[in-house]
Amino acid sequence: EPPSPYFSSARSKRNGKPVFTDSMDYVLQKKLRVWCSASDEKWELGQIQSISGDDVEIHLVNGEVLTLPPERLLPANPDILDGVDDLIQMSYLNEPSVLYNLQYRYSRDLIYVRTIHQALDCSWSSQCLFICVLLSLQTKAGPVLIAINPLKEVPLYGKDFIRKYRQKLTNDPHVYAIADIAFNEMLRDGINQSIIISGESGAGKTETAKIAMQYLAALGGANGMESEVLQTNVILEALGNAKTSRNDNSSRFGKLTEMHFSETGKICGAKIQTFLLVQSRVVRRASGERSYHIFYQLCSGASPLHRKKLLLRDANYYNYLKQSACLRIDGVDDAKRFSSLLVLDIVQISGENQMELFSMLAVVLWLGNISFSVIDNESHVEVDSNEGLVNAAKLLGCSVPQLVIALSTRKIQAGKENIVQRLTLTQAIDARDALAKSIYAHLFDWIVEQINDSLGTGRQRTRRSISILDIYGFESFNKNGFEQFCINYANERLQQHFNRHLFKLEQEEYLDDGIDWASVEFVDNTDCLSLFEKRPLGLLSLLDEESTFPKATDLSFANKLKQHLSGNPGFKGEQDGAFKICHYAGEVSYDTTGFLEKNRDPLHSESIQLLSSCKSDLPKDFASVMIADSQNKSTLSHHLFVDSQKQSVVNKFKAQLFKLMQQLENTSPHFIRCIQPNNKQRPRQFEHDLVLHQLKCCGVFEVVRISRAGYPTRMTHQQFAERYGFLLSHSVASQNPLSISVAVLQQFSIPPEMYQVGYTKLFLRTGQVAALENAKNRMFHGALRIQRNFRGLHT
Ligand code: AOV
Ligand code: MG
Repeated sequence: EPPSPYFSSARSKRNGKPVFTDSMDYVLQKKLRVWCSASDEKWELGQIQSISGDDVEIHLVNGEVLTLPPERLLPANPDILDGVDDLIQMSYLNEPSVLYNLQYRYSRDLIYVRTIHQALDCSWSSQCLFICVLLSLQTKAGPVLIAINPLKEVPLYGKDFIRKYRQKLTNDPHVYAIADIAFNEMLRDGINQSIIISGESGAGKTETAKIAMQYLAALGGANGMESEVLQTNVILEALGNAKTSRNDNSSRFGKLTEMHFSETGKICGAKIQTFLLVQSRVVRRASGERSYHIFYQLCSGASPLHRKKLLLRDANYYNYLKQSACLRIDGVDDAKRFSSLLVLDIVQISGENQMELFSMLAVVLWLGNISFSVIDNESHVEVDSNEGLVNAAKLLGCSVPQLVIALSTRKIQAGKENIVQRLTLTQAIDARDALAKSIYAHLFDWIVEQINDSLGTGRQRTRRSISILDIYGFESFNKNGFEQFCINYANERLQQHFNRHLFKLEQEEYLDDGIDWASVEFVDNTDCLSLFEKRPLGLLSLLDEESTFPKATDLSFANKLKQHLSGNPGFKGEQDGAFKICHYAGEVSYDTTGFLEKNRDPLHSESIQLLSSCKSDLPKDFASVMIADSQNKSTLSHHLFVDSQKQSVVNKFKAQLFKLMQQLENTSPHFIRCIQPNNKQRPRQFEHDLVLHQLKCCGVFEVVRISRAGYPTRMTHQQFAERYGFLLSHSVASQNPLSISVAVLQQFSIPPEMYQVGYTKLFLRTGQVAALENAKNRMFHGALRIQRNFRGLHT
């Protein structure tokens, strides 16, 4: 077996920095398998044939022969390690080796890989139970699961698989295994757990979240609550997911699903929290993309009775839908999907409420068909009296003139008098779109509230919950706007949480206990986060400040950023109001067009008044929520409906994210990193560069390094001495726990690189405790045998 370079190099330092080089000498000497790069782009597998001077002759797998200098080679793992399910087992952890491993597995539908060997061996005998509990409580980071999106059905799920994982009949990495660990830890330790799923857009987060929920639902199934929880996914995906250029079912909101369990592990309630739904998609988006699924489902699946009541037409009749020239998704039957929305019944949304939901959706669609005509040379408008206007008013439960006033005029206070002013064409279109977006966003929140009411029974604040986090993934398109800005900011926050738990906390513990530890470096994104959050000169603050100036424009905002942030290495001001941010997952260029408007999220007082005077219940509810929101924000102002009082969108979002992070910090985290194998949403295509980029961004190499160099098992000297002290064959001069512990380690010839002695604790590498436990068991059984024999002699 080749030497593992990590155990020895973990502590070697060069210029105070750790060195993690795979030693080539051994490989050259033994003429082993190597990765060769003749060009810079590609690595190929080969076997060393001969070496003369600086020339190494290699036979490639495809029969070709290459002669290269050693610098162009990297050691490859022996073929016995092909496709290992735990990256920590690999002898060499270079990029081509890891990629090869993932691809090897991926091509066999083995889409999951672990990156930390679990410290606990489940096959231990019951005598080890005590130590299992002890150890696991002290093991900080659990395994990190890598999930590569298969982009096709894979035979890895369902009842039989669930049973196998529940009964520990398999050790293959799986989402089920992660969920199982979380579930067990929750019941055993009484600590809330979280499963945090991250990855780029389209990498498989939402599917993975559902797979985890499916497992937990199967374990905790009791009274139908479990299927209710699962069905909420169908509803929220219909309302909150849409086709983008990267994912046909892209989540446009973030979601934390908290599942609560009873003492016996049965689901007793759930709660869903959502984060910033992308609203602009309702009225506008890039061509080739769609608005939210539910619109198309409703248009093609509603019954004739519904159609009549809702005055519905086909999707291509509505401006908001046909505007991006994409009405269908390949392989998706919207009408059929609509019928699956019958689950609205399961989560106890009444028929009446369902009808209200659908009619609000129809209102949004009809609003988009309202048009305006310019009536003077200052471009003031009047509303065209068309079908859109009439139908929207009818469904809202207001009069046509009321709607006309809301969409085409604005009251302005001049001295003591109110003057009514006509809007310009742009203003009127904005007012109409703002109303449509706002109705949709409130509808979404309302549905979430309904669902939570239905799931709430039996939900108490226990310490037995598992929260599953699924947000929109990091995005980088050709053109990126306010939405990507918010989405990528959220991903930075999440990345920070990951770093904190896997790198910072772990390494701090080593340093605190004074052990010799060369820190594993990781890409820290603290700088990027502070570029966003710093006050007063961070991206968010500057955006908020500019949003309060009535005269500000997107360009003046862009200039302001340039003026204040140009010295920041993570920021680059560009031409035409664009700017670049250097994210943990790559550089993204943002176009400031629309930033101010979207951040202000203006809904005029006229529109709020309109909603509150409607005959239907929902618009009235929405209006009261809006009024309450603006009152919460500012009690100083006497004018209820002044736009500037409203909390800005980024401000609200930031607060939501902080709250989320706080919640997650109170849980024991389990991480799943989803990987997108290609950019075409096609199965069986594994693009090396793309995968490598994601592995690097999300710190997979560092995770393996830290766990390999690290000491997953920790025990205080006291605990260790108590457990193993009696194994000592000779007495120790000093009876303090530290001396006993060291004597035990020496007696069992545990190699010095396999442990470290800290001030308070002993830190052990994987596998060492198992060796000691074996010795202990042997001794224990030996003693039993002697005892038995002894008793035998006397009876
Ligand atoms: P995302 O949640 O990470 O993107 P999804 O979970 O929506 O990505 O996955 C995208 C698509 O990949 C799904 O619609 C499935 O077709 C396929 N897929 C993902 N995981 C699996 C799996 N385990 N088995 C089979 N197919 C899968 V975004 O929400 O865009 O960030 O904002
Ligand atoms: Mg998603």
